[in-house]
Amino acid sequence: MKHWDYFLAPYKQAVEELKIKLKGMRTQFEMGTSHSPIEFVTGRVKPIASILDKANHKGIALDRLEEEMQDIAGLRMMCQFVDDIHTVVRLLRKRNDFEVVEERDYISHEKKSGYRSYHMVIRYPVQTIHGEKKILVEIQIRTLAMNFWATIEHSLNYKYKGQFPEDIKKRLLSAAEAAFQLDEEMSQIRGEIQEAQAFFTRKKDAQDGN
Ligand code: 0O2
Repeated sequence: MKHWDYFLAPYKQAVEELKIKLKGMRTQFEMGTSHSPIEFVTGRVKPIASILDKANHKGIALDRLEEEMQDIAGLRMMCQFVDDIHTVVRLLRKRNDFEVVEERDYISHEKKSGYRSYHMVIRYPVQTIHGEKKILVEIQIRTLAMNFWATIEHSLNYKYKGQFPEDIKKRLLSAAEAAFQLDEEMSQIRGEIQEAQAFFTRKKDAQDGN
């Protein structure tokens, strides 16, 4: 157990630091006049049981986890609109507090399961008492609709251990299509939505005396 504590400590630190940094992006947008492309940010360190399962399933030796398991530290950034994802990706590429090592676009190329999301793998430097340690972190950027679908599918996957009954598989695929359509429809009326949101923010600011 002690060994895992030492191993996971820099991952925990990275998740905490990145949560603050990425949430900071949202705060900065809120202070300005433009719509925030970021709705909310979450982060987690993969539980030990999931690390072991994934290592086993993908044939990763435990002494190669640092190099080969890219999502021990994971952040998720949720956006309202698909276009916001691209804005966020461009902003992340420009940062100089980490290096982007890989990008996987499961939006243009959705997975067979119906999964859509944009994945960015970064190499993030954590400062420790023993010096700097660079670790891999996966940032998943998705719309609220993509997140809803992925969350539900993930729980069902856990329940059925990846072996979905045919009818559930079909329903999940049609739910993925519905989530895609929802994103499309929302993009079409994006201007209207943003005007309404800006109006409510101004009204609230006036009420708060800002
Ligand atoms: P967690 O922490 O439980 O979410 P692979 O695992 O082989 O599919 P790889 O190479 O690790 O893929 O990289 P990928 O696909 O970029 O990232 C894997 C992570 O993406 C998964 O983590 C999920 O979070 C998410 N993901 C990928 N495919 C799907 C999918 O079909 N459905 C859902 N709900 N999520 C998906 P884990 O390992 O599942 O861990």
